[in-house]
Amino acid sequence: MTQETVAATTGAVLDREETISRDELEALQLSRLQHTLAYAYDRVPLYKRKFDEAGVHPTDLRELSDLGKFPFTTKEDLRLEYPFGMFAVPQHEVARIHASSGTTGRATVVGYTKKDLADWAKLVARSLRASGVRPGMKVHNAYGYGLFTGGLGAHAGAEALGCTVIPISGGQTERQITLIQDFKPDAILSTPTYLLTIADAMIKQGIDPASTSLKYAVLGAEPWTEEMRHELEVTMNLKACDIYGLSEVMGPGVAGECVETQDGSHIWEDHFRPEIVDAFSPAIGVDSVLGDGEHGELVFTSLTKEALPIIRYRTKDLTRLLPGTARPAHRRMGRITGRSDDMIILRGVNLFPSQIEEIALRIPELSPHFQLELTRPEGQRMDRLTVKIERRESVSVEQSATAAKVLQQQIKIHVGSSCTVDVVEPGTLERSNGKLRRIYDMRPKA
Ligand code: DLL
Repeated sequence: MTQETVAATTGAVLDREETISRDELEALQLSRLQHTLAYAYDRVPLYKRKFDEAGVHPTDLRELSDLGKFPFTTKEDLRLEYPFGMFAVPQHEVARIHASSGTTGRATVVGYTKKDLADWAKLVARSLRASGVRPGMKVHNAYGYGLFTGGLGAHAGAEALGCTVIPISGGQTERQITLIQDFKPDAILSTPTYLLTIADAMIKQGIDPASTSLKYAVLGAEPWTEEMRHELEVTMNLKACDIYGLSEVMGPGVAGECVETQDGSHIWEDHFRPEIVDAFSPAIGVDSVLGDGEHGELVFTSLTKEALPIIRYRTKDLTRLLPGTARPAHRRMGRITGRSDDMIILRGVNLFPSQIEEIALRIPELSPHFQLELTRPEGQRMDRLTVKIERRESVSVEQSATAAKVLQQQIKIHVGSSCTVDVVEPGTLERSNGKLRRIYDMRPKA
């Protein structure tokens, strides 16, 4: 497909790299990968040590599949090198630092050179444009600003695209609604659950969420389902697309979804080489890499990053690679079913919150507001799952009790787990301010 034909279908002028052939893209990946491996080996002691221990050298990468011989990098590696041990450039060349919240240990720190920031902005701009946002549009950015990559990452991308950015950040929902009413933005950037919070709060104020100026939503930072897309698109009368990313690899904009197909995010493969590996195997070796279409854990190698080159980073995100569609050379990722560390194992059955979301949202009496509670009653060895879910405002308590039974049966049929469903009053469960916590693990700690 030429640049002109793609531009004709979407009315947008694309980056040259979005329209190149797969062969050209793979040639670019190979040369960038060879450079990145040598660069990381020479500049980051952790990579030199790991490569040496695994008996591999950057010159061993002659073709793309040779990447499978190189060792993985994990979040634990980044934690051990806290704060700046993974940086490949001297501190004065680092233009910005971001970090994860570090709720479960030390924060993970990432850095960017000026060029890294420019590349990041370009890729977020590319993702937003793919999702329908155009230069000149007003963009309401409700991703959190600060050490989290969402706010500033999305902000720079929207500016680079030529939009008017409204940097509201997350939270203060009443104020968000006032600004949406007054500034009349064309697009909103937020997590899917926070957009739900905004829509809900509008309804409470007597505002029809479908009546706002918003035409596009670019949503990410947490797993969400096709059912949630439908819910948000209908309630808010807009087109909702996915944006994916993670701080260790860059931030938002590693992959973005095209509005004309809405069939999963295209990974921007001119900057990142994805692989899928067995999520529960620590093995390295070309054999442990799974083929396109197979489900496993997503692994990324950066191809252009200067401050923090990342080699075979284990994201813990579970998905699969699919062929490119609207951007034929760039593979897509399937929806993320969950993170391997967010998987609930309930009496031998694996379960993810997104499976419950998918099932619950198909039951019209039930709302998308739910949480999962894991308990282990005194003296028992069996864990118990309780799905707490709000009924829809328009539905009676009796109707919702029937719906609860349906949900329980559907979970048993489709997931294989027995659970208790507890339908609660509308507005009683905690609302999202950004990334929503779905799982409440109340089991006694071992
Ligand atoms: O959440 C970056 C981001 C910000 C992406 C804004 C999109 C929009 P982290 O805080 O490092 O970075 O969290 C990364 O969030 O490994 C996934 O588990 C999850 N995640 C991010 N985007 C998606 C998505 C940002 N579109 C972690 N679908 C990742 C599902 C997502 N999960």
